[in-house]
Amino acid sequence: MKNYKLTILKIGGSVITDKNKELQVRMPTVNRLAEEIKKAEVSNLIIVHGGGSFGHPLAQEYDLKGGLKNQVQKKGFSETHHVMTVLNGLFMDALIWRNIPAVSITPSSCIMTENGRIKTFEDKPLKKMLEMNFIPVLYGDAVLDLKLGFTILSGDQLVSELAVRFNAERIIIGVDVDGLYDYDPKVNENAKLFTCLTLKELKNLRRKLTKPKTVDVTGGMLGKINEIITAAEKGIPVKIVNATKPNYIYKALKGENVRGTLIEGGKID
Ligand code: IP8
Repeated sequence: MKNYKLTILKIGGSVITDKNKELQVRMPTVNRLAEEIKKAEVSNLIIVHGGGSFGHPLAQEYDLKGGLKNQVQKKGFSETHHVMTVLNGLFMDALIWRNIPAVSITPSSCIMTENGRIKTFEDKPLKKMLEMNFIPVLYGDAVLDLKLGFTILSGDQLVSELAVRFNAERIIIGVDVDGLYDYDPKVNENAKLFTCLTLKELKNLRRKLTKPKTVDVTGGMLGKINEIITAAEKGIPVKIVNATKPNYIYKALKGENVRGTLIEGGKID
């Protein structure tokens, strides 16, 4: 098996939680994914997971993304961060009890944003963990913002940042559909899956997509594409696969052929 330099694996919140029911984790899926990660035996791996029905409903209720406007929101900040640590704990349980050397890193204690974009990142512990062959696990979080007071940092922005900062060889993103489509496959049954996209095609696709139907303060698939572009422009390929389907994440991690969308990294000419 090929030894990848560094892989960033994102597991979407819509995969590990039921987005229609607040604070509802899909534990059988979390356990299956942990099995697949274990079985794939990928060294040099960073995992990031999303917020799903843990982080997003509270972030929306307290209107956290746009920053601090009233004192009541501080309660929302604490609550949102807290439920994310709860979801992360459940994910960590599944990894650690399978003897995966995973260590949780809390984004809000090492990252600050400025107007919603990552500005400071105390990354030395993370680097050291990678050197020691630990698997750092991060997540979308409520974080402090130098201009806004606080905001919501999406797992997708984190993925791009980590991939570029640590010079990743590839990004794998697990979502609850088979990849990127020309239309939302949950609404339009004739939507066509793109199996391979250049950066230019990805940028064009962005114009067609609409905002998500479920509660998602960080923009759903559209938000994902915007973040992916940053990493793809640096030449890092991105594979999007359906993580709700057994063995898709396993195959993607192994570098095997699996249904999904491959976004080729590279500069636009
Ligand atoms: O689900 C957002 O992360 P995402 C996390 O990756 C929160 O967009 C706290 C809503």
